[in-house]
Amino acid sequence: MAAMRRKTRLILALDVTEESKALRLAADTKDYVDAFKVNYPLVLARGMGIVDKLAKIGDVICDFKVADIPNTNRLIVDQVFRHHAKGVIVHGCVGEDSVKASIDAARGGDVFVVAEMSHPGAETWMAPIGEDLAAMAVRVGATGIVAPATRPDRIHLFRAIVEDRLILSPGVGAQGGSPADPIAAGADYIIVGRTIYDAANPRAETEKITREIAKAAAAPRPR
Ligand code: BMP
Repeated sequence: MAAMRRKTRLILALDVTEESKALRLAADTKDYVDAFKVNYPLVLARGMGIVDKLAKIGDVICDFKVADIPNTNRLIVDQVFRHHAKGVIVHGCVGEDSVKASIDAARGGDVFVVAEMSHPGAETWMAPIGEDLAAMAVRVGATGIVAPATRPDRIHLFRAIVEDRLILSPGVGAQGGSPADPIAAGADYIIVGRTIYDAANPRAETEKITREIAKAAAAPRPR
């Protein structure tokens, strides 16, 4: 479990569609990020070959929010790890059996379950079941969960549920969350996309964010 390295605690969301831009961003920022998160925009534009290429630069998490019946989840997750990803993100709301099938197919790779999303719409349907999803992720042996940087108070709550499992937290920067708050609330990693890949100097932006993470991580955690 937990194949991903944990050094800077920053994950770069590579939601660009040009291969050259994705590879340049990865090379420029690799010293400051623990993993690259690849989502549909990049893979639909460039194919799964981009995952193999990025995996030569650093660890890759495929954020495919896999949400299907167990057999289809298994087939999708198998493809993810054939392309040298270190981890995959799956949805929990489709059921424990579907998450279990993903974990089996990952064969020791990291599987993260979405507990609650960062956008305002998640408050309607996801937030009410977020704690149950987090508890299920622990029960089935997932590596960790995804929880919103836009609502650090929720991360605090999720930390108590998932104990030593990992919490990845998106929603920093463009969505309004800060790098420090989710870390102070108990997140292991923050996920940042636009604030880095749209910056004039992505490497400098990445370095700045890692400094904020380190400062927050050094402060005592609230209980
Ligand atoms: P940005 O920093 O540009 O807002 O990107 C955030 C990334 O994290 C996107 O890839 C998005 O799909 C993902 N994400 C999110 O924003 N909120 C969630 O709850 C779960 C996500 O995977």
